[in-house]
Amino acid sequence: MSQTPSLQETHYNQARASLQQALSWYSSVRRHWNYPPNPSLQAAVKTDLQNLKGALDKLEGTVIRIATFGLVSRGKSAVINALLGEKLLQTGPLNGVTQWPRSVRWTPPGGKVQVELIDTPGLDEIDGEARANMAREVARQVDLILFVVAGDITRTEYGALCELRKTQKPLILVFNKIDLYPETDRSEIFRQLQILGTGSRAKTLDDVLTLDEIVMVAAEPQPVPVRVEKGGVITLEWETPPPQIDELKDKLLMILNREGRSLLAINSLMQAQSAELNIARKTLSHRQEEAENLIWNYAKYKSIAVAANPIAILDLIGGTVTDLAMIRNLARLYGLPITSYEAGKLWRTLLISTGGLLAGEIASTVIIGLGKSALAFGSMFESPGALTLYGSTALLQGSIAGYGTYIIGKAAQVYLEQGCSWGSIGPSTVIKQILSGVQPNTILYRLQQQMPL
Ligand SMILES: Nc1nc2c(ncn2[C@@H]2O[C@H](COP(=O)(O)OP(=O)(O)O)[C@@H](O)[C@H]2O)c(=O)[nH]1
Ligand SMILES: [Mg+2]
Repeated sequence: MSQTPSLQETHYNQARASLQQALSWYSSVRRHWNYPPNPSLQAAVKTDLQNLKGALDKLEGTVIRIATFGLVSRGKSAVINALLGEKLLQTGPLNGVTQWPRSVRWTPPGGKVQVELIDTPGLDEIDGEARANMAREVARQVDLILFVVAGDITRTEYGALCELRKTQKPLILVFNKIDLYPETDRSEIFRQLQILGTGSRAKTLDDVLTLDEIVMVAAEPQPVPVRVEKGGVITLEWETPPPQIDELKDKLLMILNREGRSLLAINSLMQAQSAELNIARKTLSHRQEEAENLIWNYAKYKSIAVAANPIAILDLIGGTVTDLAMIRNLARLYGLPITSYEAGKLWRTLLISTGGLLAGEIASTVIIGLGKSALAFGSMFESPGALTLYGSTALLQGSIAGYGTYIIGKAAQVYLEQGCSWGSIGPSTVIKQILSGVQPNTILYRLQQQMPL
């Protein structure tokens, strides 16, 4: 289906706006996001931040990247030379002529975009993991893939083709060296692929390739003997025919003009998305221990404050303030800008969802707290026994309050880690899961041990 230029522009502008927003967000939260400074996290996300910036640069540079893939000696380098119209890249019958991905600039005739043609080593030229990484990395960065084959298609090639298809990038199967296989046509190649695909997990061949995506070329045809007649004498001379590349060139130009800018938009957004995902993932794992400590410290602080505070009503106000401060600091730790309004909303949600548990916490704060005020007053005149009683009640009340804060902290942590959403499960399920994983006795005991009373 053809796209109008204005739709391309819309895609392009949307992508640009979204990338600019992401970048300014990251630079503005950098201060919070690095609070407290965590050098190993900073180092870990450095390349992701660069990739994010790179995504915008890529979009604004309007350079489309096209890479060749294929087994050794199928003519990957030759195809690029033929598109360029000059032999910039070395080609040859031996393995390993192209050692590393190399790129050359190409300005397609009449095209509005610049193209970077990327040549890669044969998929069978470098070994195992390095190959997989190279292929994945190059495929991730490019906007369009040229998969070069020549002659019979092997099982390895079929596998690589399916693998590359998973990148969701547009792909053209370039059947090279048609000068050597003049009888091969597109439907013959299609049939070969169908046979290779039999029993494979791909549902139909259509999922892998359509007839439309196969192009026949002869990038660097071999010299052929030509009969030359000179003055009645017939001699054989070797002549190198010109490359047959127009079909591929036309197809590329059509794609570039029709959807070049949309391709750029989609791919830079994909690059940005994966960078942002990495940043979030790394931030969370680096901050996990710090988050746990932060929650624990607030729980401890609250138990001590509640236990030591002789006026009941301050327990309640003080408790809320502690929880809110904890939520805001957790958010800050994760680099998520959260306003006090949002923190309050989250705290209320948690309060409602923890239902019985926190209602119990508050009830105990009020009831035991009232008792505590009376005891504190009474203890000025009464026996030392009352002081002991006061001490143990306060300890219990304090640790219950701390326990509530701990649960709220854990739930807030889940909420923040999921990017400020509960996902599909909702706050009460999260809290139930946390409660089933946390032993109240242990926490209460631990909190009581921390109290200097
Ligand atoms: N007959 C014929 N040979 C070709 C063609 N294209 C490339 N070759 C030859 O195939 C060999 C491998 O080419 P090269 O581009 O180095 O392959 P690469 O390893 O895939 O980059 C070279 O000797 C080329 O001359 C073609 O269209 N026809
Ligand atoms: Mg090569």
